[in-house]
Amino acid sequence: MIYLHHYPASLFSEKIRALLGYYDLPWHSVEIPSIMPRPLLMPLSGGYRRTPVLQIDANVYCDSKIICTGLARHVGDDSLYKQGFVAHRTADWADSQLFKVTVALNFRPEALTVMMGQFSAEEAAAFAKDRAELSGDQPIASLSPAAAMAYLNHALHELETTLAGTGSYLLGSTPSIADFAVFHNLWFLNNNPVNAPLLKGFDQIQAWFKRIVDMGHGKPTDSDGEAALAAARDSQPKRPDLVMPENVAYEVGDRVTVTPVDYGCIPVDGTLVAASAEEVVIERPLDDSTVYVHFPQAGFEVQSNPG
Ligand SMILES: N[C@@H](CCC(=O)N[C@@H](CS)C(=O)NCC(=O)O)C(=O)O
Repeated sequence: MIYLHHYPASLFSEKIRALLGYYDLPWHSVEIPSIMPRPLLMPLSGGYRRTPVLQIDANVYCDSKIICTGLARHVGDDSLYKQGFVAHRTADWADSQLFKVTVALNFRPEALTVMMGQFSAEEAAAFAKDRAELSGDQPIASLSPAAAMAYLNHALHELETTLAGTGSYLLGSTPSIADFAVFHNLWFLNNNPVNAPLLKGFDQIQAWFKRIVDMGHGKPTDSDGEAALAAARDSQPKRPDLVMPENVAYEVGDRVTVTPVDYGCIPVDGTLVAASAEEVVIERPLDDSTVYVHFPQAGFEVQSNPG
């Protein structure tokens, strides 16, 4: 069974919720706090602290990129990747560069005030402290609002023209992973009343956006962290059939750490069970059983950890 550890306002979670809708899958919804601590998730993720985390029984997927390919493998349908490099690279552009743009716009003072309006002063302070820890005390927004606005306008015009050509999805008549990666960024902007008007007047984008919203979120059932932990303990993790990349300084059986390179850089340690050019999987103890934790290779660093 699938468990998604997420919270409603999380944009990378919305990418996965939309994907669960596309595949029309049943899943268990585990709502986690929007800030640390997350004591019921850490035993599964090994300390990885970003959101979302997806669990399929005793296999735990950290980072939305590998969650997406993990789900494609789970359902046996890789049609979202049929354009290969172009689909992957467009999705990565959206998850990195477009994400920086949307963060800069949603965290500019006037937009932030609206978002923080839902929080008490204590909650707003706790959120700011948590995100400072996440970013290693770097500013959350790495672009000025003006630079972000210019970038967004350019991107929206390109997207509008592209969709006018395809008539339906970014890379053709059927969805690709690029659609989901661009979608969750625009969803984030659209959720902020100060920024939602930025998307107005782009008719092709609006129609495409609705097409993805209409896919729904699949068939979620409310669940909780205790149930997710019990499901992991009661299952055997499945080893994916991966081809070890060449020129790497580790092999199956090594003690390693896997660490994000950009933010939330907390090392997760375990025993390497499988790896490919795209994915790395480590085994970790969970009480008397074990889980396999999956990460993307790109954006993470695998290091030997003989201790
Ligand atoms: N590359 C990651 C980025 C995930 C990310 O930045 N998620 C945000 C929430 S949308 C986050 O982790 N925020 C801090 C937190 O939830 O602890 C992915 O694709 O999953």
